[in-house]
Amino acid sequence: MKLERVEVRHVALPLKHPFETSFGATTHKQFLLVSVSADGVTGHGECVADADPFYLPETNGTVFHVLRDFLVPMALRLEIDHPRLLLGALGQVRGHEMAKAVLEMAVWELWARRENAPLYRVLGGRGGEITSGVSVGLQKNPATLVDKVAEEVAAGYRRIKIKIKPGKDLALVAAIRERFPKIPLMVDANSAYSLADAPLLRQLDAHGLLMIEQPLAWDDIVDHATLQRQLTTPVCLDESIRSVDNARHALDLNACRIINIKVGRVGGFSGMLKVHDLCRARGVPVWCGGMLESGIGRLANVHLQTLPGFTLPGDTSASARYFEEDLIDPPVSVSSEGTIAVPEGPGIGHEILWPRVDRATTWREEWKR
Ligand code: OSB
Ligand code: MG
Repeated sequence: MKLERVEVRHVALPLKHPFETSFGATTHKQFLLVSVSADGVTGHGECVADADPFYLPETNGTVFHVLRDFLVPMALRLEIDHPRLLLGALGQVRGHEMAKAVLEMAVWELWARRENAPLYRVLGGRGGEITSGVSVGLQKNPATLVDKVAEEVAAGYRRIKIKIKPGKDLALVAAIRERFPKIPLMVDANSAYSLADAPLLRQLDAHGLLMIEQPLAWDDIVDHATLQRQLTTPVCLDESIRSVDNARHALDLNACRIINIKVGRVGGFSGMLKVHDLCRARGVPVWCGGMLESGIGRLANVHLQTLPGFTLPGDTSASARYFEEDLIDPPVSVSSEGTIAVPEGPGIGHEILWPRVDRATTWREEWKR
């Protein structure tokens, strides 16, 4: 297959509520949407980079630069025998996993549409449903957080994750545990702590958490291993895992017992498959993270979670938690049992609402072979 055209759009969608983490608050989801065309078929991918480099170093600006000046010219010259070979073919570019991933994901989606198959099938997954968890941002006080958690538990979500940061940690967990002693609960620090905080983090062990996600630096593995030795709560890595080699190093050093896979953070679906396969071979559970994706990226996450190693509920929740109007029809919805139906249509499997995408597009650029 030879790509004939690549289009990049910058899309801005207002969030219903600001989403606050230890690294800042987001009020608008701003992302790059990449479309690739070959033989009269077009596939789409949503980039997980943000406007700022506060989660990981890439931004919409760096992704656009690397796509325009390097990845798109390379991809337009390639003969693509299978999308799983694309990440390797772009290997001359070091790092920039989010930029590689969005291009690669669009090519897989195109591949699925060409075969008239749902994305999960070309990835090696299965149909049916997935189980869903939620990520609850930092709130103005513990009472508001507990109310928010109560709402999500009532909605049926199978696992609750809350964001923590220094000064907003133990008291929040204790408040939730007082009201809900037994719910599957976890915390995500987004790299807000250091090893000096180990005594404080050790106090979380008393609360029976499923895991603590990315307590230490975004590019660290060694300190996480030191911390994991001091905790009974499993450490889960998010930011630190940007390749299968990062995952192998983390597992070899016992830096974590669980891995959060975000397809956009590991160079795309082929990187996701490698991390998934490694963890499965080692008996390490994985789950699918989220980046407040619009329906396009959200559905990609639904499909990939049908792979057998995704044994824990992920952060893929209903479109309506984030957006007044999502870009897909139907939007992603979650049943009262906390499940999401896996689409059976070609590619991501729900229709993209192009008039809405057009209204949300702030600029676009395209390249042809
Ligand atoms: O660390 O998982 C994270 C959102 C933005 C950036 C990083 C993270 C998150 C979330 C939200 O936790 C997950 C979601 O609901 O999409
Ligand atoms: Mg995280």
